[in-house]
Amino acid sequence: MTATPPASDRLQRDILRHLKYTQGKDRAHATLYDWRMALSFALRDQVVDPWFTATRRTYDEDRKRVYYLSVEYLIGRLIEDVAINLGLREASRAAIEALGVDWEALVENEPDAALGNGGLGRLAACYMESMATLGVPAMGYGIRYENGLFRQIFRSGQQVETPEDWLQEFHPWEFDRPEAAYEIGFGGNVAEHGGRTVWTPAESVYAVAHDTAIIGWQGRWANTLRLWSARPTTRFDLARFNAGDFAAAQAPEMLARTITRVLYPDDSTWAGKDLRLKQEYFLASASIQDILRRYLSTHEDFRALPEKVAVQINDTHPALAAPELVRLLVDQHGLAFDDAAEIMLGVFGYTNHTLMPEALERWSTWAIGNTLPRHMQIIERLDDWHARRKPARPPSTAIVAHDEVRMGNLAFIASHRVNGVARLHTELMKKTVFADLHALHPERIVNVTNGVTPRRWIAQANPGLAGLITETIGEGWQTDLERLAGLEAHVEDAAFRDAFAAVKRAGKERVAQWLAAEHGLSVDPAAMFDVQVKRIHEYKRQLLNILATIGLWLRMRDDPGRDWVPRVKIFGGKAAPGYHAAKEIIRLINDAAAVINADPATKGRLKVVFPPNYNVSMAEKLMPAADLSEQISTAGMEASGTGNMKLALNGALTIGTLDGANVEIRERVGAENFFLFGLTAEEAEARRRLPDHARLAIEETPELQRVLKAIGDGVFSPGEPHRYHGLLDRLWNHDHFLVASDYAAYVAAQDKVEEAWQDRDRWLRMAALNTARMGYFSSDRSIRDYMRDVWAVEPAI
Ligand code: 26W
Repeated sequence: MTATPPASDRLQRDILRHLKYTQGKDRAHATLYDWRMALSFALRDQVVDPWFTATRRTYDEDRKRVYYLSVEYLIGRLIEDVAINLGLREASRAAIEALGVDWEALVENEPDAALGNGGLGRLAACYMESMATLGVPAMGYGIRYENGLFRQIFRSGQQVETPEDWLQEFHPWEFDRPEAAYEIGFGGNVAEHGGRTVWTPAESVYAVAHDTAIIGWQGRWANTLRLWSARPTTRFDLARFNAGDFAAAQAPEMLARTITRVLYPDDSTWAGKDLRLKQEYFLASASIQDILRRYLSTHEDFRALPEKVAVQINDTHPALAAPELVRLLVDQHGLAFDDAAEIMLGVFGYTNHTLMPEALERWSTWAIGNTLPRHMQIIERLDDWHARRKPARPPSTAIVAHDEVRMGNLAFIASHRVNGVARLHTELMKKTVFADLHALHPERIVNVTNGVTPRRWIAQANPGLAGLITETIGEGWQTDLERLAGLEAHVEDAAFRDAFAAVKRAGKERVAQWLAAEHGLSVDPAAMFDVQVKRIHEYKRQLLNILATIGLWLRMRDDPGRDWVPRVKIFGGKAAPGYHAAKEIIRLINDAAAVINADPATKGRLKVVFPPNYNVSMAEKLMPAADLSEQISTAGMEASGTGNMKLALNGALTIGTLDGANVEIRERVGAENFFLFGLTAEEAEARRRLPDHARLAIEETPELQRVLKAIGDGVFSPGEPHRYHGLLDRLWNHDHFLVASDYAAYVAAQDKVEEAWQDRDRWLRMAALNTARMGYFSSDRSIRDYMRDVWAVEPAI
C-alpha cells in the first residue's frame, strides 16, 4: 500500500470542514451532492490565492487585458478540470475515496454547464483555459442563462427537448458580485439637451456579475469568467399591485427574468427575435461599462484605451459592444465622435465563425431603432464615418442597407482585425462574404486556426493516453503540445504500438460499459468505433453517413459469408428545435438503428447507436474511444471544426472532406494517414450549378438507388412507409449539400478504411502518427496567434 500523499490529507480536512460548515451536514447524513459541494468548495479555495495574485499583478504592472465577449461558453464540468490544473486530481480522488465516497459517481454527479450550442461556445471555453495557462491577463464576459442548452431525449426515435436546469442545484464555482451591477436600458427616446445627446430609456434592468475563476495549468495564473444575470431595477410595485394591476406591477421583474432566462438553441440559423437583441445588448453594455469602469480606476485619458484594452467579439452576437463603446465615450465622457470611433477601431477584434448566409445576423433598422434608438443613430454615423474614410466604397460594404443593419459589416468596420477560424475559411471569407470590405482593407483579415486545450482533451478526458505520452516523451507536452512529435520515433516500436492500442481499447471498453449501463445498448469493444458527434445540420451530412450505413447493411446481407469488418456506428448531436430537416435525419438514424440492430443477419457486425443528449461530458467519453472520426461536411461549409481536432489528437483516423481545419489536419498528419474523399469547395460550387446533379448522381450509383428505395418502401418505418418521402424528395430535387454527388466517393473511402483496419499494425501506426502530429492544434497556439496578430498583448508569466 502506498502512503496517502499530504495534499490529499489537507484536501480531506478541507472537504470535511466544508461538509460541516458550508453544507451543514454531518458525515452520516451526507449525500453524494453534499460531498460534491464539499469537494468543489475545497478545490475552489485553492484557486483563490493564485487568482488574487494574478489580478493584483495585472493592476500593479498596468498590463493590457484581453476581454473576450461571447454569448456562449460551453464549459461542461469543472471538478476534474480544476483539480487537474491544480495538480490535485489524484489527491482529490484519494481524499474522496478515503472518505468512503465513489469518485466516479461524484464526478458524474456534477451537471454540465451547457451555456452554449456547439463549436463556438466550446471554443470560448478552450480559449479561456488557454489564456489562463499562458498567463494572459484576460476576462471572459458572457450571459448566465438560467436554462442552458435543452436536454435531448428521444421518443419513438424523435428528438424531444426538455428544459435544462443546471442551476436547480447550487453552482459552487461562482462568486456572486451584487455590488458589480450596471443599469441596462431599452427603448425610450433620444433628445438634444444643450448640445448633448441624451437617451432616456423606457425600461431598464440591472446586470449583476457572477465570477468564476479560470485556473491555468499548474495554478500559475487565473483569470475571471464574468457572467451577467439580469435583476429588476424597480422593486415590485406594491401600489399597482394593491390597485389590482397585477401584470403591470410585475413588469420589471418579468423583463429581468426573461432576458437571461434561456440560451437560444439555434446554431447557424439566424432569427430576428426581439428578446435575442435584448440579450445581445445586455451582454455588450454590461461588459463595456465594466471595462470602462476598470480602466478609469487607474487611467484618465481614453486615447490610450487601445494600449490597455483588447476586446474580442466571438462572432457578431456581441457586436453592439462597438456602438455601445462609442455611445459611452461620446454621450457620457464628452469625446468627439471621430475620436471615439478611432478608439473603437483600436480596441476591437472580430472572429467570424460561419459563411452561411442564413447564419449572418441582420437586424431590421426598425427593431434596433425601437429597442436601442441611440445606437441606431450611432450605427448610422459609423457607417458615415467609414464612407468618409473610403469614399469609393461599394454599396455592399455599407452597414445599413435596405432597412437592415448588417452585423457582419458592423463588426468588420469596427475592428482593426477580422479573423477566420481555419485557413480555408479565412480565404473563403476574403472571396465571399467580405470580398468588398477586404478589398478596401487588405490588411484587416487574418487567419487564426482554431485549437483545443490539451488539458481537458487529453489529460482529463484520456488519462491513459496522457500517462503513455508522459512515459514515452516525459512531461511538458501539456503546455508545449508540439512535443508530441517526439512520439514519432516510437511508432516503429511494437511495444509502444501495443501500449497505444491498449489505451484505445480501454477507452472503448469504458464507452461500452457506459452505453450498457446508461442506455441499455450492448456494443463490442473489438469492433471499429466509427464516430460522428456534432450538431445535427444538413451541411454536416449525418444523412450521408446514415445512408452509407444502410448501404453497408444491404451489402452485408447480400454477402453474409464475407469477413466483414465489425463496426459500431456512433452518432451524437442535437438539432435546433425548429429545424425540421435536421430532426428528420435524427429520426431516420434512430429508425435505421432499430431495424439494423435487430437483424440477426448482421448481428455482431454492424451496430448503430445514438445515445441522446450529446454534450461536453459525453464528448470526453467518446473522444478517447473513437477509431474513426467522421468529418464529412460539404466542402466550403464547415468553418473549422474542433471535434475533428479532439478526435485526431486522441488517435482516431479521419474520414473527411477538404473542409475547414480538415485541410490543415491532413497536411500535418500526412495525406497517407487521412481518408480523403469528395468534391472540393470549388467543385461543389460548380456541381451545384449543374441542373439535376442529384438525379444524375443517383442514376450513376446503384447502391444509393437501393438505399433510397428501401427508405421509400418503409423498411425503416414499417407502420408508416411515407414517413421519409419528404426527405427523399428533397434529396432528389434540392440536394443543396451534395449528399448524392459525394455518396460514391464516400463509400469508396470507407472501403479504404476497412482495408487499413484489417492490417492492425498499419492502423496503429497511422493512429499513433495522428496523435504525434496534432500538436499544432493546441488552443495555446491559437491564443499565441491572437496575441501576436490581433491583440498585441504579452503574457504576464
Ligand atoms: C445567430 C444564429 C447563430 C448562432 C450560432 C449563427 C451562427 C452561430 C455560430 C457561428 C455557429 C458555430 O458554432 N460555428 C462553429 O464555430 C466553430 C468554432 O469556430 C467552428 O469550429 C465550426 O466549424 C463552426 O460551425
